Amino acid sequence: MLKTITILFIFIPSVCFGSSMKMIGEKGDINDVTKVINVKMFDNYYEPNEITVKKGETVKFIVKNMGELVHELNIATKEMHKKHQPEMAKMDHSMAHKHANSVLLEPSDTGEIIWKFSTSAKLEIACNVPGHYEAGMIAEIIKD
Ligand SMILES: [Cu+2]
Repeated sequence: MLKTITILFIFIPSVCFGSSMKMIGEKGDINDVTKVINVKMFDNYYEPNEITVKKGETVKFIVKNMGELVHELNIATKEMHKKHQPEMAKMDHSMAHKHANSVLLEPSDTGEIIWKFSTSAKLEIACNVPGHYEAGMIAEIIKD
């Protein structure tokens, strides 16, 4: 059993996104930030639920969990979110994800993501805590 857990610890980070990570953009540099977007997370939706960015732009997201549940803000494609959800269901929140494109927050916590939208991939912000995506916890990212 202990062995299984150890294997999970090693594999979850790479299994989650692997090579598809590059197609969604990259971790941004704080010195390149040209736009700051405040996102509030409620049970179970985002405010705003639509975000406009330019290709190549580095955006700093300041994320606050206003809800009573744990929520995630994860920038990815729809396909990646779908893949990520079973992994989230298996996971204990204490071993929160440490990916540059996501932040998992306890109620009333605040976090940040700095992301460079270097590709034209169609992305959405979503919460992959079990049931939340289905409940509509998605914010559309529009590239203009
Ligand atoms: Cu959520």
